[in-house]
Amino acid sequence: MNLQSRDPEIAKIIAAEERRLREEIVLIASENYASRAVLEATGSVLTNKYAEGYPGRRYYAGTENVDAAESLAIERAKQLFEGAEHVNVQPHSGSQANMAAYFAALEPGDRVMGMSLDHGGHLTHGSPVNFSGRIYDFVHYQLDEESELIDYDAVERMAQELQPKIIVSGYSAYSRTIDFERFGKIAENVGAIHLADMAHIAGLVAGGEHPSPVQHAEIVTTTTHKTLRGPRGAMAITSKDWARKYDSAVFPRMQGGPMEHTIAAKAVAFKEALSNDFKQYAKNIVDNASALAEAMAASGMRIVSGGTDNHLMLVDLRAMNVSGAEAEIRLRSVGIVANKNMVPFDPNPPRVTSGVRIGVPSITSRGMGTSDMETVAEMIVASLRVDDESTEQRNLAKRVKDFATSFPVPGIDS
Ligand code: DSN
Repeated sequence: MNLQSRDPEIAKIIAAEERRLREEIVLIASENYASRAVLEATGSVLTNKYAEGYPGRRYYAGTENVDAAESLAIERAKQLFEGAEHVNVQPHSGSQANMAAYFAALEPGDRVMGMSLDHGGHLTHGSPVNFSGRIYDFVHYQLDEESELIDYDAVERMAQELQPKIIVSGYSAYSRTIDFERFGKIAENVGAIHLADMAHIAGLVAGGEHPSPVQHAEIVTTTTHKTLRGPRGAMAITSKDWARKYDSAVFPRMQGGPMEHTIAAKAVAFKEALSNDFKQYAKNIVDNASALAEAMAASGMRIVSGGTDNHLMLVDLRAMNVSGAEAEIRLRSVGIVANKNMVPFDPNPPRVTSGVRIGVPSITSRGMGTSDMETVAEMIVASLRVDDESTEQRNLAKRVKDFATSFPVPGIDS
């Protein structure tokens, strides 16, 4: 029995979500559209199988098919990220991929250094409300106040002074190229492990648009659903020396049965990411982000650090006297989806914020190009300026919907 007949309520919700995805402009930097092939693998019978352990070393019988899928995912990930010595495709999420890295390398109370959340780090980089900040002794580096860039010399001084066991690089809201090589050297000089969390930029790394951390970090973690455009999930790449410790931190220490349907979908996404089309996609992301940032700046918006080298930008709204929370509402009311975000040294609390984070992976997947970015910027800026239900707002909403629906949504329309 298909979903529509078995459960019309859920079928209706899914149809509504498809409509939303078609009609809205999604600018959430961490979202994307998985292809139909990825969705098909995710929704396959592989969801039925228990397979605790790793290919060839399982605690269940009947695993030959999921062994084949998981081995393929590992092989393809190694091809995709040059120099990868060991790959684990089992972490269910980016948070769990990071948790396993800490479990592999640390004891409770050990010191770790990461970027603070309000400067672009992730919850799992030591936020006090997250397991990482509760279990480990996190110390945080910040961006340089003037340039709003990472000050690598300051990071090095801090590492020398505080002697962390792990230094975390990789961020959720940093729009500039990360010097992973420098992070690797800083970590090496203080005897720390370098953990590179490349979740946001993995697709750019795979497509050759951002330097790879793989040769410069003992452990690299990433989600698979952001710029990499796969299913919701994660993976880790480790050096040979960390392979066993990382694997046993994932299973049996942290997780039980791996989600083999998602792992098969990761394999499909890696195959897609190995194509020339994906390389072009990664380049288009960077070109679009840069064109959008320029168009926004030309309309008087302040872009944190003055621009972007990757897939996202942070817009500082303080001069407009609009909070990030209010901006999120104004954008959404015309069908533009973006999220409020702290800007460096933000005077506002996290639920309010002074900025909005804008990313282009989704609109680039829909086929929008640099020539469309002026239109997108115009719609963003106009909607940020409309603060009430008005004819202007209704006209803008219609414009957004007409524009959005003229581009197909991968996984639904193509
Ligand atoms: N929550 C994700 C983001 O939106 O950046 C990171 O995991």
